[in-house]
Amino acid sequence: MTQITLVEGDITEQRVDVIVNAANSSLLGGGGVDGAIHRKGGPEILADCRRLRASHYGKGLPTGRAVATTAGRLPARWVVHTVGPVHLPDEYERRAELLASCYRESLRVAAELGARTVAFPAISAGVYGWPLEDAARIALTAVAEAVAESAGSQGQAEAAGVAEVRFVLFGAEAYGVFERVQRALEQGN
Ligand code: AR6
Repeated sequence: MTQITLVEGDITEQRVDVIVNAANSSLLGGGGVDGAIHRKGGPEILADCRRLRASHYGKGLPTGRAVATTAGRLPARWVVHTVGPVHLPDEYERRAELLASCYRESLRVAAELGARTVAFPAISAGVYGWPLEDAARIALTAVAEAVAESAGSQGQAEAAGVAEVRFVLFGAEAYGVFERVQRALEQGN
C-alpha cells in the first residue's frame, strides 16, 4: 500500500529517497523549487544535468517527462527533474494532461530507481502560474490513480514499490488548499 501524505515545509529538507524538482526544459536551473534544489544540493546536480543535455536531452527535457540525477548534498538519494506546463487557459485540457503526466512519469522513474519515499512540490503552481486549487486536484488525482494501478498489477505500474508519496507544500495556505482538495476527492467530489 502506498500512503499519500501532505506536509507543510521546504522540499529541500525532506529525508526521502527522491525529491521531485519542478524544473524547466533546459534542466540548467531557475527560481522557485528549482533554484532552492540547486542552491542547497550543490554543483553535482548541475553537472549531472549538463551531462543529460549533452547526451539524451540535447533539445532539453520535454514538458510532462521526468529524468533522474544525483541529489548532491541534499538529504535525499536522487532528484527527479520534471517539467510542468505553463498555465494557459486556451489550451487547458492538453496542458492539464501534461501536468498529470509529470506526476506519473516522476513516479515511474522513482519506482525504477527503487525509491520507497518520494516528495513532490506543487508542480506548475508557482512561476508557471497554475491556480493552486486546480494544480492540487490534478496532482492528487494523478498520484492516487498511479498508486491504485500499481496496487492492482504485478509491479509494472508507475508507483510500484513506493511506500510513501509526500506532497511538500510551501506555506500554510498551500497546505490548506491541498488538504481541502484531498478531503473533497476522498468524498467523491
Ligand atoms: N519547497 C517546497 N515548495 C516550494 C519551495 C520549496 N523550497 N519553493 C517554492 N515552492 P515553482 P513552477 C512552491 O515556481 O510553477 C523555475 O524557475 C511554490 O510556492 O518552483 O513549476 C523553474 O526553473 C509553488 O507552490 O515551479 C521553471 O522555469 C510550487 O513550489 C519554473 O520555475 C512550484 O513553484 C517552474 O515553475
